[in-house]
Amino acid sequence: MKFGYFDDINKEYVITSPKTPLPWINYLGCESFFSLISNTGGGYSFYKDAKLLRLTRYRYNNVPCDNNGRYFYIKDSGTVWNPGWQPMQTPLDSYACRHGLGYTIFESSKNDLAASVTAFVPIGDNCEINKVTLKNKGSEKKEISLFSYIEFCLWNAVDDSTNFQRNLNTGEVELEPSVIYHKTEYRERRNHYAVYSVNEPVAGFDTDRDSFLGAYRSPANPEVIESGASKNTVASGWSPCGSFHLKASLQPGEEVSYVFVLGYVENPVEEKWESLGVINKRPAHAMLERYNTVAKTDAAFAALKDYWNNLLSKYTLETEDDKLCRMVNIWNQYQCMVTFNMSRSASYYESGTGRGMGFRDSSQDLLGFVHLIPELARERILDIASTQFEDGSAYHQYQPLTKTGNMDIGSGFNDDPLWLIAGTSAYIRETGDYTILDEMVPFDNKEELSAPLIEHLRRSFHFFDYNKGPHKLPLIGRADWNDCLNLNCFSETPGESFQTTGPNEGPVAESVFIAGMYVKYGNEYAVMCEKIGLAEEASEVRDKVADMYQAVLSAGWDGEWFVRAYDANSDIIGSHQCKEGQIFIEPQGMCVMAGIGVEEKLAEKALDSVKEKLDTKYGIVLLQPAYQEYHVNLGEISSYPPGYKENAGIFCHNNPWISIAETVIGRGNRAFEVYKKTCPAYIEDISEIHRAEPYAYAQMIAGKDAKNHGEAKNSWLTGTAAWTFTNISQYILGIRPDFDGLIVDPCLPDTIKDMTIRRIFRGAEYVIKVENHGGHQKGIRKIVVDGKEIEGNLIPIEKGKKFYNVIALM
Ligand code: BGC
Ligand code: IFM
Repeated sequence: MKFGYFDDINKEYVITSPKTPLPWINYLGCESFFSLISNTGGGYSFYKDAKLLRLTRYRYNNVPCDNNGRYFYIKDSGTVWNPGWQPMQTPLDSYACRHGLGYTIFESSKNDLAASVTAFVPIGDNCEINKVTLKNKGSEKKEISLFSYIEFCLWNAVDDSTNFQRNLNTGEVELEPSVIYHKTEYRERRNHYAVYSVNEPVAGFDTDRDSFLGAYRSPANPEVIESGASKNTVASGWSPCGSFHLKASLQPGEEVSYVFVLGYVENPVEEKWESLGVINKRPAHAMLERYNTVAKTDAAFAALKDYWNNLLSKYTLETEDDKLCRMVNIWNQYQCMVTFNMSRSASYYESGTGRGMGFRDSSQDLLGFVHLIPELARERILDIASTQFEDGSAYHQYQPLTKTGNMDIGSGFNDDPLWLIAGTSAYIRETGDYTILDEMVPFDNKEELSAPLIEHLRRSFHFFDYNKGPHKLPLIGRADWNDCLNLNCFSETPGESFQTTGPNEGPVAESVFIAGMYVKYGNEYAVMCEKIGLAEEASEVRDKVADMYQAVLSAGWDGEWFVRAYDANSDIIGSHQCKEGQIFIEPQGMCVMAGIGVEEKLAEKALDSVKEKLDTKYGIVLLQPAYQEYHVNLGEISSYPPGYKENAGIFCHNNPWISIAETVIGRGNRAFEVYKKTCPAYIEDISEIHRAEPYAYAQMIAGKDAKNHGEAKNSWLTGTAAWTFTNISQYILGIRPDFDGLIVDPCLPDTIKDMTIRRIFRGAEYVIKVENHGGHQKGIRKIVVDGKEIEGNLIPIEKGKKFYNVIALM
């Protein structure tokens, strides 16, 4: 069953029923100001950091779900309704929610009145704009009241939801005609405030939530809406809100538009008028003036569309399969931008108050983002590297606002160092910019400990000189990619096993997965060394990589597949010798991607085992058999019931590893089959089973051991976005940036007979036409560049050349 459809021309998903199985959301903003917006207008806004600078309040764990947002109430001769259906849930005559790239449009109607709300964050400003248009479609004159409503958050979202004894006293607002300033905290030496305005004179306003709603009421039935008149309240403590009342008389066929703006304003420090507690409104006025007419607002909206069209022109695919095209050309790249901006912080599954940026997560996000805006990827790499410690290990997370490492979580996830190499390598392969390796970057955010980035990569690699275990495999530390496989956490007391730091931590658990990473990214590091003239170091690195390769073959191979790990007692994990958890997905994907076992013909066996033991119709599960009981010595993994999350859920993030691995051994049909199973556009028709958005990847789909097999959770913020885009764009379609240029190396299903890819790469445009009329799966037999046949499949870069016309025959 579907709840909408893809509109590929407009690059939108159009939701046609507000009662989606779960809130289906979108993200507004791609620079510093962000909003989450659901298909009923729910969600919240923040500036840079969802925890520390949150503008509006959201209610988690609430019923009905998705509670609080930017709401508009339309009162038309006694009937009150919302264009997004929530919060009043008045049945609508028509409803559509168009989630587009950085914007969402609601188009609804009731009793011959049509309403549209266009919500977006303009490029270059820190605000969310809501343009509301009302049109009388009937034959009688209409007298309409429009009320808006938002509820302010008192900035720090954690404090806001816990420290009521204080916070119920601090709320302050200031007013001007049609403008509300929310200035809580300004008094205490902060220099930011929020502004909420509408571009027309108002009939009334409210800034005190409880007066607006009335006692024991909710946004579903506010007193002000019922009575039809604002109370003109000025909040003093309690919960400040923003509401405007506008009145319109509409003749048949007549329409009216209003522009509402919710903005974040930061005064230059020297300009803050702190002692008076008075805000400097100049920057707010300047911003509001930029959107005080419909024409200016429409121009800003058009500029946003241009911005996205330009970004998405960096990689476009033309081929017969619509679903594939819409994922490659629109939605997968869009999600890569969202994960780049949010890391794992703010979604409908991440509260925005917990995690900030992840060292591992943000490094991987770069893989799918770097082609879009390489300059931002460069900055991000340097930010990430500055949270690395001198020994090569790293803070696992950092706060986006301060960019300093999160001490509560600390370090000890031993895969982290190698992801820095992965991200940097992706950046250099995209741009050819080796100067990044000379950038001075602090260790541990301490300027005095600065060293060139190449030194950071060196420490990442050499971290494992001192952190190998009895099988010569990398120590796992607190966990590797799999956060929940905590093999050093053994504690006699059940329940304490979650304390993965401190005295419980043992030194001996080892990870075959990290060994695979070491081989893959060690090889990439060696190339980087070579390219900047460190040939000797490159060969030393390759020797170490070769040793690790051997260690995997001797201690990491189980006969039919790669072993997962050794625990703190050196007992094997992920082997046929185990009762449960005999085979894990991660090492199969990572080791084959690293090329381990390809020559030895083990890779094929490992991937066949994946197919035989881990595959389901909805994707590949993480392990089998699922852990039925809780095993204290394995950590968090078996705290999940069978089939969920890391305990045999379909972890979408590592499905593309298997698909890429299949391309390594040339099995295009299987690679594409794996790709399609978790790909949102291909499972749109089973939205009632999948339940999450059909235009974004979710982190997890319940595995075959779970009751609701096929049901997704944790949509949007997942490394799946970057890895699936890497998989489809670079391995299946096979247009892969390499150190010396673009490689053309498709590994296709035999059903794709023709495709054209346009790629902007290092300042030039490549139009690459691939012909596969023989229905092959891998292997380029001939490449012609601008009429000349070339040797091999790397398109040589010619300086100054702006356009390459490439024909490749499989
Ligand atoms: C959670 C895991 C999750 C991981 C993400 C852990 O604390 O319990 O389920 O996948 O964090 O980093
Ligand atoms: O690898 C992690 C990631 O860092 C956060 N989400 C879950 C993954 C697997 O545990």
